[in-house]
Amino acid sequence: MVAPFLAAALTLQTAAPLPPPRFESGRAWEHLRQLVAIGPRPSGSPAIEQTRKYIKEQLAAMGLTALEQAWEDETPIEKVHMVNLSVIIPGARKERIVFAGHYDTKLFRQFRFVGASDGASSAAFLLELARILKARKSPLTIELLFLDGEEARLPEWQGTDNTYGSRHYVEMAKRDGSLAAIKALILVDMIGDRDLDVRRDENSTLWLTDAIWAAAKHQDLDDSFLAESTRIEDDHLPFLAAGVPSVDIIDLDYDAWHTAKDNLDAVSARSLQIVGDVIVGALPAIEARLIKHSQITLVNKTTVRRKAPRKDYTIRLAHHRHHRRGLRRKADVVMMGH
Ligand code: 1BN
Ligand code: ZN
Repeated sequence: MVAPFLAAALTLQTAAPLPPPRFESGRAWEHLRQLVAIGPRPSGSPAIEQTRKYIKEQLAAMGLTALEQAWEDETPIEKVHMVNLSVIIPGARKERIVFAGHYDTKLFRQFRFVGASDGASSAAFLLELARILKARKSPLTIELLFLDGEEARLPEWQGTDNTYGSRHYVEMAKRDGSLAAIKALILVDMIGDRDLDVRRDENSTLWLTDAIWAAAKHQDLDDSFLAESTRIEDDHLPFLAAGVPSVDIIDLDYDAWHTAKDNLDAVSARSLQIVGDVIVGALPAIEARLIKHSQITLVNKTTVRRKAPRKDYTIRLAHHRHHRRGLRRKADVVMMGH
């Protein structure tokens, strides 16, 4: 017979929430390998259709369903069939954090471009992130967004001949009213470089960049997440233009960029692990900041009674009301001073 205290201990143990599993770069690496094995994967090609099949099957095996957002886009050369893939992992609140990356590869006719870092690393990373975030109880909903059409169709990155997927996604989200629930975008791109050097992007939102770089420093990974800054145009720009706090984690210091050398020899599982550890490490601080700010918004509007307002805001509101009515009292001023 099991002693009563032991039975109680066993019950307690089984009732405790499981910690989320660790980001396993071995799994991300296997996804990257499979994607590279498909070959060049430009938008509109049979190979990118095969890539979608792989992504959807891998998600389905985790118990996740990918929704397809399909459209035909006009490029300077031709009309191209494009598809974004989106996965929702519900959290305690409907407001969401979007993790995004592109899965298309740039079209090159002169050589075989398989985009091990530029195209495969981001998609592989999101697949492994999906696995661990599904096993986590998150305060906010998580969306994983696999973007099509990041790459320019013409050789040069110019005008609107790029970021087709992110522009389309933001346009549709504005139209259907779902954009307002997106509280942050974390974009990954070209994170496979075996000599990982991620620089701060000056286009990205400062507090999000700071949260991620703080997590890197905390884990002694600041030799990969450098203090230097650069300015990047990428899939985060349409989100930023729509008012969504956004950050791009990208290593453009990559000799193999847009060459036939962007293959398995140029990338490493270690780099995927670094980015995984940094992002997963930064997530609680990002969530805490978003939750704090969403409460402030709700209380200031004074329309929502579901949540107890934070004490200092109750005081501020009380003060505000008195002030408006010309009833400002000394006690209010004292309470305001913290
Ligand atoms: C990233 C990967 N990008 C294209 N492939 C975007 C980019 C284009 C970044 C030009 C810098 C310069
Ligand atoms: Zn590229």
